[in-house]
Amino acid sequence: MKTGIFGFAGSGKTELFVALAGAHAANLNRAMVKVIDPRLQPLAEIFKPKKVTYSEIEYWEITGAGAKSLGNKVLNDIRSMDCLLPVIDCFSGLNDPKKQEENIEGDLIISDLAVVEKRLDRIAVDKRKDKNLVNPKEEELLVLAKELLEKEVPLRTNEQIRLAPELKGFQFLSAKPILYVYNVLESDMGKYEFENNGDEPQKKKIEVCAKLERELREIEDEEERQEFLNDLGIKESALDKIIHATYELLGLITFLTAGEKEVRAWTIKKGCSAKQAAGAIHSDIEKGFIRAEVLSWDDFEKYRDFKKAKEVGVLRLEGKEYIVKDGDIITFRFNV
Ligand SMILES: Nc1nc2c(ncn2[C@@H]2O[C@H](COP(=O)(O)OP(=O)(O)OP(=O)(O)O)[C@@H](O)[C@H]2O)c(=O)[nH]1
Ligand SMILES: [Mg+2]
Repeated sequence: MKTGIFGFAGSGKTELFVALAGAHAANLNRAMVKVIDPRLQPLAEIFKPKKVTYSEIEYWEITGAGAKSLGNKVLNDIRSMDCLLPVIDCFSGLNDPKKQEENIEGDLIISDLAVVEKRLDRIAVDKRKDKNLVNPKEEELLVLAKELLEKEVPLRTNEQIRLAPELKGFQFLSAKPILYVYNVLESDMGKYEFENNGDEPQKKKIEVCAKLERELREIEDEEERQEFLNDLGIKESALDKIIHATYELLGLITFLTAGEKEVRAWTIKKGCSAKQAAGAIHSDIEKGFIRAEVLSWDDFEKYRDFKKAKEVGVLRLEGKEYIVKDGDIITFRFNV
């Protein structure tokens, strides 16, 4: 699951990437970033494990855009990403933020339209040769995609197109989930308040001061960090929000495993079965799956005691078809 940070020249991509990944990443273009999960700590207090392991998301910094256009290199590079994270310069005053967002949407749409038209031309040629060369479903979907793109509607807004297996291979840019990061001056923090429950569930916006987040990230001492935040009159870092929004856009959830060796968060796609979730840990556990012992996070919070949870019957046995929920604490029983 890859997330690509991009945006016009000087918009703050590097600042944001380093804020997310840490100073060591300054000269890298790819980094794994921990997903902070407050559910691990209470489990660790009970099990006192040797280690606590967080989930991670892969972030890429994609460079090479111009001042007003992304250009082919960037458009190519973001094609293999699962989630897009454009950074919008709201601090320099050089470039209207709304305009930047429109330009990015426009670049994604034009790029997709070129792909659609090229493919439709190819299909037309094939059809003249032999009707059987053409998948009518693919053609129908491409015609619909073309109509939308010509009206400047991004493909992510259309479920049928977004989820069509026939179109997966095209990796349409405007069909990818997208998180706009409005990068503001320290003194402008709070200027943008975005409602993220709007009509486009695949698109979110978030305000951040990348420069400040980077400085904040470099303060290791917890007390000092808090003081820095207090001085600025801010409650919390925005990085968690970015990471969680990315997670949500990617359609991911977390399940947990807990024992004396390790307490750990595991990332799976929403809708995974217990058997598939077992496969996230090890293919042998998936193959030899017998059952899953599941305690939901809410029930854990209620009892904070696995024995007690078992007695009252909330520690459940589930079969391989069970759909795993976010926060489930699972022990897998399996044959090897
Ligand atoms: N005041 C302020 N300056 C910022 C902020 N974010 C970035 N800058 C400054 O803007 C400049 C560009 O930031 P970068 O992170 O290097 O931007 P970039 O998108 O990586 O730039 P290129 O790689 O050159 O395209 C740097 O001098 C930053 O210090 C911010 O939130 N506030
Ligand atoms: Mg840079």
